Amino acid sequence: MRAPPTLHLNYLSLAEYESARWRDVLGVATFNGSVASGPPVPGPAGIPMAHVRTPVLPAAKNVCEVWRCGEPAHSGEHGRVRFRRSGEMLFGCIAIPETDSARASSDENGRSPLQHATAQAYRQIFATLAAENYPHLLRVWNYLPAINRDEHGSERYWQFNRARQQALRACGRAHQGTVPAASALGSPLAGPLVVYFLAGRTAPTFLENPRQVSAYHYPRQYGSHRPAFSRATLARHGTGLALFISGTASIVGHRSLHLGDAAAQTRETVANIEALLAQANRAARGARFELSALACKVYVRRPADLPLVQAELDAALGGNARVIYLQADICRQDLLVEIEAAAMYPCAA
Ligand code: 3EB
Repeated sequence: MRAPPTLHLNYLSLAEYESARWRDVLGVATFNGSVASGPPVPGPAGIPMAHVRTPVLPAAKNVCEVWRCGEPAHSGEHGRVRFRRSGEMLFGCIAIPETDSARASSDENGRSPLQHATAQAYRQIFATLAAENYPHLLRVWNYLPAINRDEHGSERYWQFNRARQQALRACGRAHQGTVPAASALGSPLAGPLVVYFLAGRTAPTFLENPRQVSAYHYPRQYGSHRPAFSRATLARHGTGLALFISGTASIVGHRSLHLGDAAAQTRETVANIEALLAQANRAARGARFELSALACKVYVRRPADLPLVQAELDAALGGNARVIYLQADICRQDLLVEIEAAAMYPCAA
C-alpha cells in the first residue's frame, strides 16, 4: 500500500536540488541570492522559487529549502504570485521591488515605498488564496531589505507591521489570534521584498508561548501596529501533522533578554522553542514533537557569533538535527539570534 501523502522539508545544496525529483515538490526557497532581483524565477515544471538574498553561513554556499508534499503537485500563477498546490496545501511566493511603488518618497497618505510593497504582496497573496480556495494561511516568511533602517520617520520593520496589519484588515482577515506562524527578517538593501508562504484548506491550530506575551498584544513601545503572527501553527496534512514554529528569539514577556550575549540569547531562544513544543504536544494528542527532530533555520546578526551560536545549538539539539545558518538582521536591534523551526509527525492521533 502506498504511504499517504505527507509534507516534507529538506535543506539541500543547489546541486542536490537539481538532481532531485520534482514531481511532488511544492516549492523552493533559495538563500544566498546570487540570483538577480525581479520576480521569482520558476524552477523545473514551474516550481515556485523564492530567491532570498540573506547570505548562508559559514561560507558563500547556496542552500535550498525544499518543500515536498508526497503526491503530484500543480503549478500556477495569480498576479505576481507563483504557486504550486497539492490536494491539501499550496506553496506560493512573491517578490516586490520597492522601486515599483512611489519611489523613494511617501505618497499623499504618508505610505512609504515599503508599505506599498507590503500591501501589494499581501493583497495578491489573499487574492491567490481566494481564487485557488486554500483560505487558511499556515506559515509566512517575510524578508525585508534593510529591516532596521529608519526611513520616512520610522523603522522599516514598523512600517512593515503597519502595512501588514492594514492589509489583513482590508482583506477581512484577523490580525490577532488566528494569524499564521511567521518570520520577518532583514535582507540586503538592493533586493526586493520577498514573501513566501504555505496555505491550507482547513484552519490550523494556533499556538502561543506561555513564556511570552503574544506578539499581537505587544505594548506600543515596539511599534504603533502590532506584529500579526502566532508563535506556532499545527496543521494536518494527510494523516500527519506539520508543526510550524515562528521566528523565535530571546524574548521573555515582551522584553529582549541577554543584550550583547549571543550564547545566552541562543539558550533563551531554545527554552522558548521547548515551551512551544510542550504546547504543541498538548494540542496534538498522540504526537510527540522533539527538539532533536526539528528542522531549524538559524538567523545570526553578526557572522562572528556563529561559532558560539553553533556550539550552543549542537549541545541543545544533538548532532543529528537539521540546521542551517543564515546571516540576517533581526527585527529588534538588540536581538542577535532568531530561530525558526518545522517538524512533521507522520501519524496524527
Ligand atoms: C519576536 O518574537 C521576534 O513580524 O512576522 C519573529 C517572528 C519576529 C515573526 C513577524 C517577528 C515576526 O517578536 C520577531
